[in-house]
Amino acid sequence: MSFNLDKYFIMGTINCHEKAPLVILEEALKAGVTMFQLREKGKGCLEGAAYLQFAKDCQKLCRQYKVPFIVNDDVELALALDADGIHVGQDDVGMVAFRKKCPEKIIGVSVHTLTELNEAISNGADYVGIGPIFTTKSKVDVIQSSLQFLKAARKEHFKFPIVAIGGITTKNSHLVRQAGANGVAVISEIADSKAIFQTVKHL
Ligand code: 3NM
Repeated sequence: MSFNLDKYFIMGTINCHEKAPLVILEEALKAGVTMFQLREKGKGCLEGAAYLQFAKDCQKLCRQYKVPFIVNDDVELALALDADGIHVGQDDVGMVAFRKKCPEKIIGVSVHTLTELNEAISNGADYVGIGPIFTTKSKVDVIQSSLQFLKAARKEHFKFPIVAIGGITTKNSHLVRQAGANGVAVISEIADSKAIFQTVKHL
């Protein structure tokens, strides 16, 4: 499936404080986000039937706006819903098996070193996520990354799709694009925004 990393919105219910999660998602889709990743993780997140229903609701909205619906780190759910793809970290298992089972689906992988980057590509990743580039409040236990590493990754792979993540705002998004990212992956800048349309436009 084709995809565009330009403005990649990531969200779970615990990231939403200003408005209801589905309201935030629809505003972001209306504003022009090009990808969506459901990341239902952390203390107080939905589980079981409520998680499944929320995932279905998100997927329905994404389909309506013709935006790929990606599931974070939950191969089972991605397969059950026939999601457009998955995003996995280095600790998450299943990417090679998933690729075999679903040759046409989108697979994203978080990488922190050139070795991990090369491995992700040879294992069949469609894009990689590099971060956190800046300080993030949305994820704990991160291995800090940098604009320098982003530049090095772009130098190593002139064309491979790379999305930058972590602390990205309308004020610094140009820096990661200049460093070679195809796009920006964002949680709080959109989820916490009081003017989602404007925020998405300026990312
Ligand atoms: N992954 P915000 S940073 C989900 O570095 C996630 O791999 C990261 O949220 C990584 O836009 C991050 O609010 C959180 O900083 C991004």
